[in-house]
Amino acid sequence: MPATQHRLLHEWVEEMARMCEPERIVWIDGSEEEKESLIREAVANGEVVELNQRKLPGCLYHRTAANDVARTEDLTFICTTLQEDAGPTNNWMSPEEGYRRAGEIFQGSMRGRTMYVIPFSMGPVGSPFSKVGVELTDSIYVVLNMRIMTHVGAPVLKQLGSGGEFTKCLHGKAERDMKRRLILHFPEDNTIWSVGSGYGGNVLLGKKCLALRIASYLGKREGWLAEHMLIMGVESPEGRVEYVAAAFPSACGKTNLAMLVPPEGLKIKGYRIWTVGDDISWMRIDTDGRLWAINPETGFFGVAPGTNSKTNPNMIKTIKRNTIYTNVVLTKDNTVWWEGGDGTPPAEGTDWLGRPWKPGLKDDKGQPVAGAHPNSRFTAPLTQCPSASFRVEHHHGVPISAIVFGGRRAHLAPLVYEAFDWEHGVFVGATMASERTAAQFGTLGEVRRDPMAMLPFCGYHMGDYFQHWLDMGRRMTNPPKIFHVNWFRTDENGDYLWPGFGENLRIIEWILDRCRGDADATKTPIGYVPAPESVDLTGLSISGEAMDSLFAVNRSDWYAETDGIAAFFQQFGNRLPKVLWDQLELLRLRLKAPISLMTPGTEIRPLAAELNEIIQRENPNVYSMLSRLAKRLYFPKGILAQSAEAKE
Ligand code: GTP
Ligand code: SPV
Ligand code: MN
Repeated sequence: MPATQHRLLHEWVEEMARMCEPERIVWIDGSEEEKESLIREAVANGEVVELNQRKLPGCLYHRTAANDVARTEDLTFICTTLQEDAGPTNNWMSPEEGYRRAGEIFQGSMRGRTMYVIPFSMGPVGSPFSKVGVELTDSIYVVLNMRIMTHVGAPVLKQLGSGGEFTKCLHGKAERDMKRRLILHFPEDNTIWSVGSGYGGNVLLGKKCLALRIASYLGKREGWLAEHMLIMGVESPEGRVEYVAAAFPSACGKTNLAMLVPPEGLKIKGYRIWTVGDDISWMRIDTDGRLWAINPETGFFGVAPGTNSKTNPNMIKTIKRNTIYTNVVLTKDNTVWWEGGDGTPPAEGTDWLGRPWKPGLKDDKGQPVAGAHPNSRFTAPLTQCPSASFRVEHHHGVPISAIVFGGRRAHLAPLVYEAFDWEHGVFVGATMASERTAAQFGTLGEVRRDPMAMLPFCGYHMGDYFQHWLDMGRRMTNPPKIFHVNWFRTDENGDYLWPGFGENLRIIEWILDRCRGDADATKTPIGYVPAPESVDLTGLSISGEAMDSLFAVNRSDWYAETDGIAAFFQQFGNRLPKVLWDQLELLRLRLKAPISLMTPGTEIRPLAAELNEIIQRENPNVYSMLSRLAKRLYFPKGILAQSAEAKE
């Protein structure tokens, strides 16, 4: 028995054990000896393979089932008493139905096996910002991953004391049948039940389930933010360190940006990058009126394909030891490989499905067969990262100067733009869109709206979530500035216009310069873009034409985008803050300013824009009259009517 007097914890563990019927219950203490014995057992039962210990000391290999390689958003539910509290973007089930349906699958599912009890802390143990959870699981793979991703064991139980609050997390592998898989969140009970999966985001319950879905709900109640964001520090040669938090959807470059290495041309400036986190950020307002952030995790669960010494040298160093590799190629000498990795592919190996594999292999249709799954991943301790920030263990976190939103857009969105103010920034985040990646089931490449990169992770009504963002802004005297980036804009051949990766520091530099008032910008209808020459391109060979395309704001494409935004907003009904409808109308007005009615020729448009600004400034009444007239002419009737309706 563990050293805890927590009566409710004991009662809950017993109750779950009565349902799952494990043969044994083992409490995880977090010690090294315990880790060794768990690895021995998992190797013996085939759950993991020990990799070549000379080349990859402390590293393990694991495969998940073929139908279990990414988060399954269709099988993920928010179980609140009222359906409307989950909102239109979440799947909903009543708590009764959730407990009943998952309970039937859990029933007796651990017979003959061990149930592990993992006390864990998201955030430094004992910090007022941290949250404690206890995960019950029948998977050693989960235990070994949780040991890397969170603080586990004895110190957490001690922190919990005899009556501390904790999130009740139950995971069971069951049959790993998609028809009998459910990822359920009960925010009102501070409970998570996940059954029928063995894949990371579905089963490492501290991560997306607790640190985003449950935490976002708690954050709304308690006045803070839980976000799908990396946190990076940028140290300038004078020793000043400024922090950026950035939200990109899954597999869109958070990990890469969080630990980037300055490009050759910028090296002379002497920047250093410090990694605080690569996936999740918890942010609070402090007495200085600024936003402060902690990373609640202690490890990385990163995408393998594409990771190499050029794209992400720091990660390559991080994953040389004590790392768990999932769904990559296993080579003959027990090392690992993946598409877009370092070195030449192995002559032969075993693929993510456990089949013999060699480079150049084709399927029946003549298509190349990838050896690693596109969403194959590695789990590695953050402390092993050469750029790990010493602030990671500070309970207080780091002050955020800039918030950056971004997505994968082949067209439309410029390389970077800055929001006019906090409210406009919330609009920019709320209207983000991105092409679908392999991190979730679904059609690759399809553009979907993913507000703040939180679409799959917001644990409550997204309209209320937007309101919470607006409220947070009002409470700060010194809020971060908000930006939007897009590393993925392509030319007419479909090639990326921007080299990306380390070169992204040039854009981060402009962003931080803007925060200090040290860089120039040009005003466009969607926000400020860098003025010519204000981004340092030293040492980078990129044509002026490419730079123009990267910063182009095409008014008619953006106008078409506003229709998509209106349709998206519509679903939130009267829970969409009126401020966001106003922002949409303002954007439309900026895109088709009233005076342009009288200016058919493109060559006089800039003049028209200037005239608009002058009229707005000198005679607001005339301006609003012109605007009303323009609205009637320009706004598709249906949408205007809808937007007016939603405001009532
Ligand atoms: P999750 O862990 O799923 O939340 O995602 P993440 O945002 O941390 O994803 P990650 O950084 O692992 O993104 C991986 C993908 O983004 C790979 O396909 C990379 O090649 C690609 N990528 C990252 N940065 C850049 C960039 O600057 N330019 C381009 N073109 N691709 C990039
Ligand atoms: C993501 O999909 O955003 C991830 C990986 O970070 S997972 O933890 O599996 O959700
Ligand atoms: Mn993520």
